[in-house]
Amino acid sequence: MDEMKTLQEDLLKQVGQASSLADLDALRVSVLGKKGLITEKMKTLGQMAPEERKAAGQAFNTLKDAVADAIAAKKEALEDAEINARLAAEAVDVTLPVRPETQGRIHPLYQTYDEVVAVFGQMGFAVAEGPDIEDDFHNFSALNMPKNHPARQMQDTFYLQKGEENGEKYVLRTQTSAVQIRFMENNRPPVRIIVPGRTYRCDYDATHAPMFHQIEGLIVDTETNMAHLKGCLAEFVRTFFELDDVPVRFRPSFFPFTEPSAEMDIGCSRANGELKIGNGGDWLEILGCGMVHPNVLRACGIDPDVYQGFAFGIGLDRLAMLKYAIPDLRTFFESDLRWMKHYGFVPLDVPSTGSGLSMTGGNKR
Ligand code: 2NM
Repeated sequence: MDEMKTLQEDLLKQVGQASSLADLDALRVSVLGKKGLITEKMKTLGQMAPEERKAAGQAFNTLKDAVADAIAAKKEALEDAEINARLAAEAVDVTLPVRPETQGRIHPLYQTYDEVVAVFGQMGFAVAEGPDIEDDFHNFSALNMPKNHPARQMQDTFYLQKGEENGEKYVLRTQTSAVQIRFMENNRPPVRIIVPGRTYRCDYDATHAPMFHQIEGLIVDTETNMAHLKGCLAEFVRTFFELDDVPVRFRPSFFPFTEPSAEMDIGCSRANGELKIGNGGDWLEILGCGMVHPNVLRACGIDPDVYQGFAFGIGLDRLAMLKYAIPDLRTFFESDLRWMKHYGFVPLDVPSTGSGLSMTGGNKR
């Protein structure tokens, strides 16, 4: 019977060493299965003498039960270990913060600013900037508005009380053209710039704010002509409004700093009181433009007999109101978070002519 004891010890040891449910099951089959070790031993009982058979039968049964119990216990332990390992591997820390969502929004005005810069940037214009507080020369005289010129009164200028340059009061710039004067003073042609920025006039209603935004463009070169101006601005409105067909027309106008001067209209429709940009039989004024006046080039030290240029000015606020259907300009500056949530843009949707300007497209909101 010592043989039985050693066998039992050996089998229980094997059960203890099984490291997976598959190993354990293989062991079970090899010991207790139809052709298993113990099953085969049971089969030898038939050839034994009756007294011997009784004792051996008991011993085999004890061995069989012991091994079967050990296997069952080991199976339970292995299953527990397996589920604990899975629980540990798939654990979720519910105290971690949720994935951060962008909270801030880009103001529709600055969305428009970025879009206009993207369109002209793609055409090869560089961005130039300058001061909001200007002297009389850059804001008026250099732009062909000498003292007592009637155009100075057209502008509703804010004058600063303190500080004077050559006996002239400083002003809050009435247009960004002052920056173009500064650029031409400091850079030789060819010039190809756009100047986005804040401008100021003493005016306030649903379509005018005392501080508003402009983008002005300027090209100066030896061959620059009115056809370049028309092609450039027609291309701009098509790209900006994200529409294939935007008719344009030019009407004669007057600005002191350009000659000839024009206003550009774009096609639209006003069916059922709803304004829609595109080919619709009606017209909407969108910007002012013209060939730079020889006096302006001269004031910047550029010879108008060698160089000529075109310039244009666009109201950014109005452009934003048009593209994004915002009815009242004053709401732009109220800092109402509900308004920002409605009209604002997701910060990471950066406008580009390649991947799309606004994601929403013109007039699709
Ligand atoms: C406009 C319309 C027409 C303009 C002119 C110049 C400069 F500095 F080159 F003379 N800059 N911008 C211009 C011309 C602006 O705004 C409606």
